[in-house]
Amino acid sequence: MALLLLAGAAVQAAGTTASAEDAPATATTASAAPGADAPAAAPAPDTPEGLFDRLDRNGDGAIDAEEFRNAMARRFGRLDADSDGRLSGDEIPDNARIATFADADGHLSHEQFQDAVPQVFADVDADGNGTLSLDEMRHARREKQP
Ligand SMILES: [Ca+2]
Ligand SMILES: [Ca+2]
Repeated sequence: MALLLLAGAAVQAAGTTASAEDAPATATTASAAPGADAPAAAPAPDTPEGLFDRLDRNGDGAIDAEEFRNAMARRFGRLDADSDGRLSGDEIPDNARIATFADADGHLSHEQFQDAVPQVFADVDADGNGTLSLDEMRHARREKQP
């Protein structure tokens, strides 16, 4: 009986050891994560189709004003590399529609950005039906080509 208890204790000890070994393994997995946020490695294709899929959150085949606004808000956060609440010239992609809303210094404040979003939306919404279709996104992208 004493042997059985000892065996049980040994199993418990082994179990404890095993779970202690799990911790470093978890930490290793977590430490691998930073590599995933490398911008160059982002799989999202910079195409009208890829952009459309990302923006159409509810998958109804159209981008409504709210989906657009939310996407642009996320975009502002991504573009604002130094997080000073405004986009400087080198943070605004040359081909971005919002670039035309930057002030003379090439800066775009968060307020200017928010003001620009509905105008960009209306600009892309060629048929004025209040949502953006894939065709409208494609057309908007073509217009920006030199
Ligand atoms: Ca949608
Ligand atoms: Ca439309």
